[in-house]
Amino acid sequence: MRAVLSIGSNMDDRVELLCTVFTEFREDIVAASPVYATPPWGVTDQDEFLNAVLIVDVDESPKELLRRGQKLEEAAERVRVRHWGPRTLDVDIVDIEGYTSDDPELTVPHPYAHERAFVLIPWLAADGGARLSGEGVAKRVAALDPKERADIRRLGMMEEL
Ligand code: PH2
Ligand code: MG
Ligand code: MG
Repeated sequence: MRAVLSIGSNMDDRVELLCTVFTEFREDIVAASPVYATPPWGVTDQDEFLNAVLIVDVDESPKELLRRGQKLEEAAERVRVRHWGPRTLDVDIVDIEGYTSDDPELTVPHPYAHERAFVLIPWLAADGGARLSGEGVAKRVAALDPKERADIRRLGMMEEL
């Protein structure tokens, strides 16, 4: 099963926390985006995030993959204080090839992916041919507000940081 993961952090050592995800999935990564500094989306009175997208090929089921991400969040001592608020580590399943689900625990594709520049821009960088619900991600990126696009800064590949 091929899945697209969006990872993010805006607390503590953000690079180190994102690195735990790269390490966990090192055998499974098909493509990885650079790491980007991104303004907080949704709840804007919080610190800047670092975000990246990983494309992985895994043997487990969608729910098992979800648990694997949640374990990393737990290891990062993630505390849920506020919806869309600050977090040490967030591992979200954005999309799974050939699979959709409206299960509230795991909705696929991710319900906000199509409007989040911090997901779309890294995803396109990892996979120039990426598609979300049948539409090219490149097209969605092109349709973003230019200001929103400009506010997303490429920092470099994970191994360079
Ligand atoms: N995650 C959120 C809410 N807002 N903003 C940015 N820039 N990056 C995120 O990863 C992010 C966010 C909820 O998961
Ligand atoms: Mg999230
Ligand atoms: Mg999440």
